[in-house]
Amino acid sequence: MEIYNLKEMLFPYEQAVKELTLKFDSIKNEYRMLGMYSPIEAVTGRVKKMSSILEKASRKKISPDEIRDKIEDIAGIRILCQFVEDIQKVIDLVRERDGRDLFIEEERDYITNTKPSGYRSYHIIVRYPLNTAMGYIEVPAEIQIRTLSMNFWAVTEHSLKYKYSGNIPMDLQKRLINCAEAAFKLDEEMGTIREEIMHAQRLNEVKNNLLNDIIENMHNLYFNAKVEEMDEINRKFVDLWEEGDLDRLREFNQQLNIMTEVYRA
Ligand code: 0O2
Repeated sequence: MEIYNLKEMLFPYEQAVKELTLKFDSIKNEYRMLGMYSPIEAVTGRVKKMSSILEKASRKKISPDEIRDKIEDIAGIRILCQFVEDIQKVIDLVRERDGRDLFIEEERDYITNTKPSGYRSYHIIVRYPLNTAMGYIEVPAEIQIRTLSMNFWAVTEHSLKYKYSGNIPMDLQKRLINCAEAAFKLDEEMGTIREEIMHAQRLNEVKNNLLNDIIENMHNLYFNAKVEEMDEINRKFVDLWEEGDLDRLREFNQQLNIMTEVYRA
């Protein structure tokens, strides 16, 4: 492959990143819609920058022809979790797809085996099948799974590496290792109040979903119910919302459901 073809070569990688990002983001949204805690907090994706591909190829003595096969992280998605415990759940979600819409090649556990730099993250290298204009291909992609706190550290360290062209001064390296340990300590501490936080978040999600249902029901009734009836419903909703009792809001929504059905009939 010639270097001038590199841009063209990146097209399927862009497609793979888009599809993988969408798939894992949809899982997050599905959990939330069901009022459940999502082990996925956020999903981002990127195609490796051209300069970064060439730099990696030259560092690893990879010829332009071998770039496609030997650089596995040209397509990369990053799945962020709130808690270390969520990482295993996300790993399982990826493994469940193995042989279906992706093929796992390798797993690298940099959480158990922290890199000397202090880097922590779980990497899964996959082949992602794509039907392109040129036919069926399997694109290598790297899925990085890490907590928000691991990500904060990695992103910061990455920019320093860039600033110092990979040669971070020893003193700064030591301080970064200390920061990585502090970030991990934060993860451990947060883990101890995980249940409490998850419960609060679930409650929030349930309340939001209920509010959406109520608003939709009120919107439907607006076109059918009498003006005085709507005034009463509005007043009742404002009072109940201020009161914040979920059971009473649920009851109110059930009444709205019944009214909507009656008017529909
Ligand atoms: P970018 O900008 O994310 O594309 P390597 O030899 O480390 O270059 P290898 O052996 O192909 O890479 O695989 P590895 O280490 O499993 O995954 C490489 C990617 O993991 C890196 O991509 C980073 O995103 C991340 N990573 C690995 N080690 C570190 C680290 O010490 N610090 C930070 N911040 N990230 C790391 P690139 O190519 O570096 O960059």
